[in-house]
Amino acid sequence: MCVCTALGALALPSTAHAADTPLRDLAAAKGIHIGNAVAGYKLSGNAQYAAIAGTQFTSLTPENAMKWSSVEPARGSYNWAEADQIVAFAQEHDQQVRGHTLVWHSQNPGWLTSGGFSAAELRAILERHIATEAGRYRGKIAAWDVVNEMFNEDGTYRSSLWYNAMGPGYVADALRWARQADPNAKLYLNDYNVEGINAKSDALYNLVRSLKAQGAPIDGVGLQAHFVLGQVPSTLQANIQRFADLGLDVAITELDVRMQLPATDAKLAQQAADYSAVVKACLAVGRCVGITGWDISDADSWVPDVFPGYGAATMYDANYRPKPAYHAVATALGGGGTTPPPGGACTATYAVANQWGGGFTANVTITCPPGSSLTNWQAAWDFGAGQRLTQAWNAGCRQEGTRVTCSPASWNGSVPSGGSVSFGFNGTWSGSNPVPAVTVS
Ligand code: 9MR
Repeated sequence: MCVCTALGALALPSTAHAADTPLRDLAAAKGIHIGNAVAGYKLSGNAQYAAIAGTQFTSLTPENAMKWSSVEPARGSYNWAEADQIVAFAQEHDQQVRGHTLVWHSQNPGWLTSGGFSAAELRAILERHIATEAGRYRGKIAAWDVVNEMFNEDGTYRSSLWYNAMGPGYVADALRWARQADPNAKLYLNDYNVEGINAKSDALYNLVRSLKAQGAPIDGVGLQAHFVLGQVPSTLQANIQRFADLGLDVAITELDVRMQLPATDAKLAQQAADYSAVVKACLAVGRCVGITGWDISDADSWVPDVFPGYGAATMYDANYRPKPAYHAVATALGGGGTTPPPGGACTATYAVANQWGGGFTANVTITCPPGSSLTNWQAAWDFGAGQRLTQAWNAGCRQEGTRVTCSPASWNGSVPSGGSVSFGFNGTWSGSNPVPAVTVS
């Protein structure tokens, strides 16, 4: 019987997962960048967001700030404030910037989409736009998503302002204009649903191969990687490899893994496995240069707005706590950390169940919240008042001086997510029998 209220019980967080190495250090050690999409107003208005953005990543992508509708909302009237802010933040934090995006069918300003321009006018407007934007940030952008999302799912060209006016040659033109404007930026084509080998990625593959053959300035391919839980394509690595074999860099540019809400422990574990699979696929191919997530936390993600009922797609929960996916990425990048969140670390409670003159019985219960688990747990504490442990059950315990350390029995070494394990012991005491603080790892 627990007499916790009478004699007290202490719960201390496990120390095993403290002070994980930031992803940026782990990624740097592996020779790749790790990035995220960011919004300027959050960098300045949300301290938790800014701290994560500044300390965990080596690369930032403006989520919306460099899109045409953001930078030139009225013709000839530019607003660079947010894009400048993000570039400055990245420089202050020793980070690179992926420019996103110069040419897209979406998020174009109204003056452009409903301006009734001729094909020749559109071509001139596009050339000027690329020269202006890529020129403004010349030397400050590591890589530009020059053209974004140019294909339909069946591999045909998407109908867009640009394709309809200029035909498929708009892609090569855009690349050339971008090279002129910023000769040192790596120039990418970027798309979604091209992560595995399929009709759409075949089209991208054929396009970049022919661009290279023509001598068009193409340096890399961006695989956005907006995944659905459990659906990372099995051909991801092979697909990265075939682009690399063309002499191109490959980047994962917008990684997230959405799930039907509510998030459960099992779904978060699957998500962690999905994130890990992406990191491993990238690390397996030398020319996979980095991985960028799309939005810092679940509170920032675009997913719930676009896919009602879905969300929880990022590495941090809505309170900016790292999720199992974060730890899986860290582990895949060679970090030592595993487990915790979303509920936090596993804890232990110590309770004196029975006490008599000179002797007592106590129980220790190790509990893991959903999202955390322990394998081969170890519990330890110090007896502060001369107590001596005499006999334990459901664990192997030994005492050296004041220090008691306990290991599992053969059958209870795992504390599952959302579960608990208990063991007990007898001891001796005299004078007082205070409850010690138990650490568990
Ligand atoms: O995350 C972006 C969201 O805030 C914008 O409203 C949206 C507008 O289309 O674009 C989102 O980012 C997209 C990116 O620019 C291109 N690939 C798909 C991304 C998610 O929609």
